[in-house]
Amino acid sequence: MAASKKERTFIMIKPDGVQRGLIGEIIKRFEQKGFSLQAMKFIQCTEDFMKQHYADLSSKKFFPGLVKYMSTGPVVAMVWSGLGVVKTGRVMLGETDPAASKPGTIRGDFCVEIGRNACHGSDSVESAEKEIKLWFKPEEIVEWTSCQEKFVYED
Ligand code: IDP
Ligand code: MG
Repeated sequence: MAASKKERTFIMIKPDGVQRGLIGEIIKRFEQKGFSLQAMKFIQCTEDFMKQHYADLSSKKFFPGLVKYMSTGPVVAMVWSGLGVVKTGRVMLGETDPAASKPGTIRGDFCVEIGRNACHGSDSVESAEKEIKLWFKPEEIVEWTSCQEKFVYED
């Protein structure tokens, strides 16, 4: 795939997704779609770290509960790459509120409440790059070419 077409996004399986045994299912969907995993870590973060991750939402009423909840258990943090992966990744996740998410999406298939929506995905290329920098050191990111690439992409 041409380097100019490549895009990266930050996807995280939240504590409820981990506890509910959805790690494999969520990874499977990105893998089977044809996107490539570039980095992954299983980690429990502090509330302060989650405050940085969700800094843009600091004025929201739900912010204190959100960052507290996100630090109550382990999460799976990942970098996925591919053509249009930021936007398509969001489509695969579904709407923020699971009740508004279509069947076939992760939140639509597995979640009920907004504060337990199983997964996070960057909402723009800019925020993806910011989140990847926050969560991963450059040496933790693996740039590799999947042997599937020539069958997933036209050229
Ligand atoms: P997103 O995860 O779909 O990008 P954001 O608006 O960035 O949604 O909000 C971040 C997270 O905060 C959501 O995934 C959800 O878990 C939580 N959240 C958003 N809005 C509400 C709310 O109104 N009440 C409780 N939690 C919320
Ligand atoms: Mg968001």
